[in-house]
Amino acid sequence: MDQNQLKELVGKEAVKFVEDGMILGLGTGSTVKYMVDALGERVKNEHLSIVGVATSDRTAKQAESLGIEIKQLDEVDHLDLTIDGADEIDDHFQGIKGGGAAHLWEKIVAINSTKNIWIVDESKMVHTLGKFPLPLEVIPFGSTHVLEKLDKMGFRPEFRMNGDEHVLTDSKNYIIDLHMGEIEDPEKLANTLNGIVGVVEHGLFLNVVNEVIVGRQDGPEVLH
Ligand code: ABF
Repeated sequence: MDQNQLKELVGKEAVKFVEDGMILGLGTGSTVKYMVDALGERVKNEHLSIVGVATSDRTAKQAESLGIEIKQLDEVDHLDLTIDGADEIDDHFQGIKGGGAAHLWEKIVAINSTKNIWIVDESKMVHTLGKFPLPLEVIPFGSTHVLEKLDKMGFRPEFRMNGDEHVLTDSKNYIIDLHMGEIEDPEKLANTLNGIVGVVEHGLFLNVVNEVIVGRQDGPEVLH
């Protein structure tokens, strides 16, 4: 199976964890896209009563087009389960997310969820985080000065651009990616980044996920 087939495999597997009546956090990314398609099929065929809280405008649009009821996070009092993708997951179930420029809403939804499941193809599993550039969501005002500070700290920052334009998040903020190579102490780095004025949120997801469904050539592997 190629990477897209592995993504589809885990997207479909994750939907088996959905129960009628659940309030679900719906992640963002190409793997989650397969999950939302499969969820839409179940909702339609089994007449499931599901409410979805989306982590991006694009996920909301996809879900609604499939007949999944979407509510805002502030309209629900809890989330039973959130299913999302990830860019890297290490041996300790720590993750990097944000390749899809949605990690702020993803993290807010994740920390308000009773359970979090990540769905990934096997290429996302690593021993040490950092090969994937670490995304930061930053406020546009003063962001060049934030970039300079990060550069002086040795984090090799780059604005995420689309041609000459800044990539904008759904909150209309910028993304700066840190090319760390390897992150020896994710907790220490997270604390450092949390202290930089102008950084809204980083893409280190630490002690968040409960289960990971990994797409392997011999089938989906559920890791607890
Ligand atoms: C999302 O899942 C993002 O945080 C992350 O970038 C993405 C993984 O992307 P994909 O599933 O397209 O590989 O949660």
